[in-house]
Amino acid sequence: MSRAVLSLGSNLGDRMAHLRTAVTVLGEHVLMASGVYETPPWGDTDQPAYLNAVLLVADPEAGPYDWLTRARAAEQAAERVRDPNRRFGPRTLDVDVIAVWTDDGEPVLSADPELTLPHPRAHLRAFVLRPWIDIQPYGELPGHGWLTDLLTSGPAAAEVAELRPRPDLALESTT
Ligand code: PH2
Ligand code: MG
Ligand code: MG
Repeated sequence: MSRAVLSLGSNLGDRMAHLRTAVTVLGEHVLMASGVYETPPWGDTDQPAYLNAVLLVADPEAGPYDWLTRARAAEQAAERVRDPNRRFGPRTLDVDVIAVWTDDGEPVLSADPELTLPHPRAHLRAFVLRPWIDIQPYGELPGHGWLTDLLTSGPAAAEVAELRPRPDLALESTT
């Protein structure tokens, strides 16, 4: 059994449709979907605004790499094209594995460059932490502490005010 937090982002084409594609591909494994946020581009700022959201997923059979495989399948379903020269550039759909827990609640740690766990930049990104706390108010980012603390005094705290909640847009989980 594993549980995971996945972050979704889109800034090309029909952004909301791409986020919904991720929920459809992940199907019955989606336990909770956060609110949807309009967010200024982070890292590579010369690109359109993103829609971001976070999913809590679980599967009795899945290991950490299964979440990576499913994340990539969702990106493929949204016809993502990767630009090798622009790592943080625009995309139809980005699905990142932020953190994974075993059945007994232990965080999975990994230094594999293919799947680093927890995600090495999650603590810097308000567009990950803010949607996440919607669905896990007592959530913790392994190695970095409570979401509440990260959002009020961590390196991402100053950016939280730049995110715009989009209550007019909602992702339905399938359960
Ligand atoms: N993803 C990136 C780069 N920058 N900015 C925002 N606001 N949201 C994202 O999902 C995002 C980004 C690369 O993964
Ligand atoms: Mg990403
Ligand atoms: Mg990614």
